[in-house]
Amino acid sequence: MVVGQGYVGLPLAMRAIEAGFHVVGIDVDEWRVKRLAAGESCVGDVPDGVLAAALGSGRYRVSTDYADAEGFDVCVISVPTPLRDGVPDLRHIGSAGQSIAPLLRPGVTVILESTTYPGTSEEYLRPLLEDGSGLRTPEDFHLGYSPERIDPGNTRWRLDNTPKVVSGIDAVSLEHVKAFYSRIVREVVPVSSLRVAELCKLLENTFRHVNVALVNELAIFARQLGIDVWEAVDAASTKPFGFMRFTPGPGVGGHCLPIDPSYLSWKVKRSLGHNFRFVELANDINDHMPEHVVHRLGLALNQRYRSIRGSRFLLLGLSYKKNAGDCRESPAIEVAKALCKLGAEVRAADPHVDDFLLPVGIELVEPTGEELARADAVVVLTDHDRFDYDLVQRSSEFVFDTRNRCRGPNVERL
Ligand code: SAJ
Repeated sequence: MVVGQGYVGLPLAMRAIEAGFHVVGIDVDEWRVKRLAAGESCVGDVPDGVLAAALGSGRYRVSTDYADAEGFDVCVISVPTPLRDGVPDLRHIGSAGQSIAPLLRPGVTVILESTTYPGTSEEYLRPLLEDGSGLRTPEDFHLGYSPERIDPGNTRWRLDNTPKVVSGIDAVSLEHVKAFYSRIVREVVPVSSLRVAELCKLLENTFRHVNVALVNELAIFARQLGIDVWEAVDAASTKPFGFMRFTPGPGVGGHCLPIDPSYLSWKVKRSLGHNFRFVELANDINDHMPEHVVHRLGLALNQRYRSIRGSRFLLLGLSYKKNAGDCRESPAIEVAKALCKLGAEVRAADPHVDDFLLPVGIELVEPTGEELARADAVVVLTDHDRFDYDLVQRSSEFVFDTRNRCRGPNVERL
């Protein structure tokens, strides 16, 4: 059983079927279940053909009813773990745990994959499973944690070839978790406890978030010093050891980086009473980048005897990262909203985003030469490879580029 058939659970279900397992995919979203049962994938990394093959094999079912998974041997929970008012929201894990508990049998294995703070598996999920079943772990059933490392759209690093960190509440549970994933991925990385595995995931993404904040703040200061930060990043990236390339941008979006570090800082605050200063500083810097972009646009337009109010903007890219259509927590959307609020006319082009996602007041257009020439300012926010950056530079009166894709006398960069 795989609980949650989203960008993590569906690829996992498909890999498990390829490995010979029978899988019941459980999801609370009836619309998603209907589409999946009809062979329509709702995850970019899972083509309809793979889903059709899974359905055709007779070894994949998708349902909203946990009872359809009765008799499972292994259950993986891959449900969202958002923040609610800055605080971890474990309700989806809680709901899954309460629904799974009555189906537990001696000898089964339950594995949590959702990103969460250290201690969740033992202190939150374990009691739910035990109280709802009358069974105990590790005595009766096995409990594990294995962080997901799915990077949507990444064709180089997929589920099957990305090393998988695995853990168990005890050595026997660990062996069962290892045995399961060893049939699904090329390399499993056992660690000594559930908490180490939970912390490992938060470290991966907090590291990334903090370093993005570093280059974002560096970009602000380098410009004031008259130094090209992009060239400095490129030069530093030639160091073959001890340096990892990060680039400035309009902020940090997605369902990982803006969220995961706050799970860590919340745990440190709640358990130790300390502020996790790196996380709080990184959040502050990255959260302010959209505002900084709008500030720079105001200055640039003032130099052209214009103001934001009444000016026509064409934003290139609305999703949170290039070549992806996901707009969750997208800084580009924050920039668009701020410009609308200041009285600008905002149009946007994004080949990966459908217009139903857009906030009110933003018109989705094609980035034609005419649209580019019409704008008082063209703003590169998400640098999809499908944009024609030469056309952008040639056709636009003024380009503000937050992703270092354009060159020319009419181009200003972050
Ligand atoms: N960003 C920058 N500069 C950078 C890197 C990222 O501004 O140098 C921004 C992006 O534009 C985006 C946000 O940060 O708005 C997040 O970008 P991301 O590349 O980290 O993309 P995510 O959120 O999809 O991160 C995922 C994570 N994968 C998982 O959690 C399983 C992360 O651990 C991966 O490192 C990352 O993909 C990846 O490597 O692509």
